[in-house]
Amino acid sequence: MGLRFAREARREAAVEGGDLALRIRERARAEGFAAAGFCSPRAIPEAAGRLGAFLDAGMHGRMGWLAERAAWRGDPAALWPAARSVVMLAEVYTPEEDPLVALARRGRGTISVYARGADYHDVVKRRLKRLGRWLVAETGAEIKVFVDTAPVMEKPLAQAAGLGWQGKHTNLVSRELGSWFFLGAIFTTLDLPPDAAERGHCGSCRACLDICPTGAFPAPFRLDARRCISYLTIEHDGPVDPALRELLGNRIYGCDDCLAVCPWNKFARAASEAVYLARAELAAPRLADLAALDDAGFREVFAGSPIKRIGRNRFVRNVLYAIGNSGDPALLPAAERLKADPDPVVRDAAEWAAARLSRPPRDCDAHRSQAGGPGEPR
Ligand code: B12
Ligand code: SF4
Ligand code: SF4
Repeated sequence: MGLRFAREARREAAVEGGDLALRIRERARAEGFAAAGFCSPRAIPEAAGRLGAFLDAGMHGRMGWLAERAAWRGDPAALWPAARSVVMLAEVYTPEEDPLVALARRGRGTISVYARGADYHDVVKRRLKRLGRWLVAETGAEIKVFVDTAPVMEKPLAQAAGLGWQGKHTNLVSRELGSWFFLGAIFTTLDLPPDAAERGHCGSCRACLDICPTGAFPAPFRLDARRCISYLTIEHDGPVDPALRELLGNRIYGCDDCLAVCPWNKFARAASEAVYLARAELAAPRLADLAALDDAGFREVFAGSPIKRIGRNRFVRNVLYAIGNSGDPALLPAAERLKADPDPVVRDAAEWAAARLSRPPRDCDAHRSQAGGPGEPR
């Protein structure tokens, strides 16, 4: 092929690629994704070293699965060598009201926004698969879809694909969407024109670092998961370090504080799916009701919710820590009853909660004025 034809073929391929890119974005929007961007599987060369530093420092705690397939996480090109491009997608789940308000209701549990409705793993995966099937039918390319659980570092890939930047709290933030969105990925054998990576727009802000109740950020952009309430209430089995229990407040599943304070949320859009909105019974559940759940009751309440994954015992453990932090003597019988639970971790949490609630009132008052105030609604 002569030089001119080679150049034209390249230009044509670029135009075709550009057209396909446009159609993928349109199709992704029609599916309900808020944004789509493209990058090469080789676009995050710094990720492996940063993941290595995080793991070497032990900051992943007991999430051994993060270390197990670290080589794939750090190098998306090694995960599937035939992949030529990655399509990163954002799925919005913005809450209807500020989640920080619920933290003051000490007789109720606070469940993090992402877990108050349907399980996003199922919803996003279904959407990714539909988009992927369309892509295969249109182009004959091969694809693989991922959301959350695969050894893929979704945040740096999403930044490389221009969807936003990793804020100082380490999650992706976007100038168009704020911080309330999930990520999903489609790896493909197609050559797609990469988008420009987004750069950081945190500036001198440090609101997310300062609000963290457990001081989980040793430095901006670095999270010590061992101190993060999301890790402690969802991923960590066994008893939580007593020094951290008080800091959990009434957070019984995950934590949203660092996301909720981000000023970029003034650009947040409404959730793409009504299924993400809080189920009435999970918006502000009463701790007394949750403490009464047995295995069958737990499975019934949390069917279709991501919370079902942690099982009744870990959940009730969290509820007991919140009861211990409530300062509400009316919750003492619930704690006392669970001192005889068959699960040793639940028993330990019940002992702790009962002991805290039985302390002289001055102690409890001091705690409550720090973390909500005695006059707060129950
Ligand atoms: C493990 C994990 C957790 C762990 C650890 C979190 C963490 N920050 O690592 C725990 C259980 C604590 C957790 C909590 C939450 N998670 Co999570 N989690 C993951 C998971 C499975 C892997 C993340 C990972 O690879 N961590 C390892 C570390 C090393 O990677 P990293 O966070 O990207 O670290 C980067 C920084 O340290 C940075 N860095 C280091 N030094 C420097 C220096 C500079 C200058 C810069 C710029 C960067 C930088 O480089 C590293 C590599 O990019 C992803 C899904 C996935 N497969 O990617 C979801 C994911 C990150 N989680 C998500 C969510 C929603 C949450 C929670 C909000 C849930 C909740 N409400 O409780 C919290 C948020 C807590 C927080 N502030 O991060 C979403 C985030 C969506 C988004 N918009 O970014 C994801 C992407 C799931 C999804 N598919 O939507 N999570
Ligand atoms: S999720 Fe909560 S505990 Fe974890 S880093 Fe953010 S503010 Fe801190
Ligand atoms: S709260 Fe401030 S520092 Fe944290 S991610 Fe948002 S803009 Fe960045």
